[in-house]
Amino acid sequence: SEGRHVRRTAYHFQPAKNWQNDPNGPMYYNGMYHFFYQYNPHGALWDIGNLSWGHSVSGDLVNWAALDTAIDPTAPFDINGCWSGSATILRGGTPAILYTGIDANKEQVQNLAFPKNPADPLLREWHKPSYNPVIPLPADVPGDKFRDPSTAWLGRDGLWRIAVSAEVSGVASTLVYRSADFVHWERNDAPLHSSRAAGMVECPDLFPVKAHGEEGGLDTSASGAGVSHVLKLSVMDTLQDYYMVGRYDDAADAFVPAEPERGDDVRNWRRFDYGHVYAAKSFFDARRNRRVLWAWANESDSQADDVARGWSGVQTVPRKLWLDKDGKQLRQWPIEEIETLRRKRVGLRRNTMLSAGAMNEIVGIAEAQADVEVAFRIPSLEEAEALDSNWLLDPQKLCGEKGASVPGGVGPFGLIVMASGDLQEHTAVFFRVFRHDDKYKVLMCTDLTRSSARAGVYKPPYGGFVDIDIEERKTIKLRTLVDHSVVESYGAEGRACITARVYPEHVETSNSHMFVFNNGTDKVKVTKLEAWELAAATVNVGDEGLIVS
Ligand code: DQQ
Repeated sequence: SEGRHVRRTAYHFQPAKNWQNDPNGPMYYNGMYHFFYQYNPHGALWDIGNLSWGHSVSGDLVNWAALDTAIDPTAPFDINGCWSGSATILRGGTPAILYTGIDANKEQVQNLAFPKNPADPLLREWHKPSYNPVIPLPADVPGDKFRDPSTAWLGRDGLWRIAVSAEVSGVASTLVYRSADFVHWERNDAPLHSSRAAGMVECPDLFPVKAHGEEGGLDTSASGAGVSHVLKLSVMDTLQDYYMVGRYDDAADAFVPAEPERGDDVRNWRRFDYGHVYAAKSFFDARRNRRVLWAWANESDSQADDVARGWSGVQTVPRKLWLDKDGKQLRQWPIEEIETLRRKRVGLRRNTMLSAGAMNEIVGIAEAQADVEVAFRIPSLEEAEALDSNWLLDPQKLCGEKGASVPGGVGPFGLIVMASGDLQEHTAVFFRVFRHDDKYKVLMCTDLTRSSARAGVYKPPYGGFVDIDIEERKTIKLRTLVDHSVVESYGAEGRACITARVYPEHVETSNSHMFVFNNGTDKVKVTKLEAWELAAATVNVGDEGLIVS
């Protein structure tokens, strides 16, 4: 039949078909949101030489119209692939794109592209000047390790800066280049960051955030009092994104970390998402005065499945991003426009007490496209399990050892989603509170063990510690977005996120069920629960997605 594929998402960004990976060059320009992405126009798999920049536009970051590819491998400086990069709004107000080209020698170089017609509201066509590359491969960098220019920011000296990933003499480095005219670039002697330990890093992003826990965003060039910076890097070795908050000094082009005890090895920095996302990129949304983050969530089934479906890869929902009052951790929340998709709403009786073994079904909405917000109150921490210090370093493994079906003291409690009628298939998102040295540690996990009955699906444990004082708060919230093959969760008001891909089999023939549950001996109270069925957004299916407002 012509129906939609059961794995296809209804409101996460996907091209109509084929492969997508990294978010590229997101920007707000002239009343319109633009989103570009790594795209293989010829098939459902990543193909080293065949990457183009897919391009979609939106009035609301929810509904998208697909345009033709913006940048394709056609010139000597990118003939073997147009890889990741970023957009910058220049001083005159027009945008520019910097991206990595794989040139005729199969070497990575940095190229510039401009809109052919800046007055075209859709910026359909992009021009690649023949003077490219603007940054050739440096002599001390291998040809396959020089890529992913960031959005540029202006220093107080009036010069533009960008960050570019490179391996320099075997050391993973985030290089800074400076330019007066955006065309001629000069490399700083000192990198912004380097690490011998982490292997190649990719997709650097350096951006300012308000220092005092305010949610409003800042233009990428903002600096001065009340401004902190975030350095985000993607580590090839673990295929994870990490970040560090710090102070960026534009005179020295240096980044001073707020948590130096985490060291240079990026793998010990904080994470945006403990699940299956990579290559995140943020932009400043001048329309709504916020910083918005995008990230790629790859498939977790087989390449044969991708080919059979004809597509692979989704983006997380765009997330508003800001710095917590603690000055160290970022908070993330789905952009509020997602709520325009909320339709039928159901709840649970206020103050429902969940005793050990409780499973209360949330009935009345079609569960495959849902948005659930739940608040749990923990009346007593008495029974919290003791936590050995060794576990502090490996929360993911701890989630694996103590999954949702392993009874505990305080928790596991949380949500069960995408469950078959017989519960043989289900995905659990939960919290578990431990006692450690007279303090309490909250673990958040997504347990995929039973998410699909199928063989050959990648189902690792996902999780991290939630950086809150549960003894003082006594309440912890969870919001989970379910979208067919995506379970995207936000714990403790955006302090910990876990995005997972799921492939339940039962959806081929029956509906899914959703529950709140408690599998700990201590009671947990649901003080609030609201669940909405979400309408499908118009994503890349034609021009109807275009809402210009
Ligand atoms: N993906 C791009 C590269 C980048 C990597 C190629 C990260 O530019 O380093 O598709 O996923």
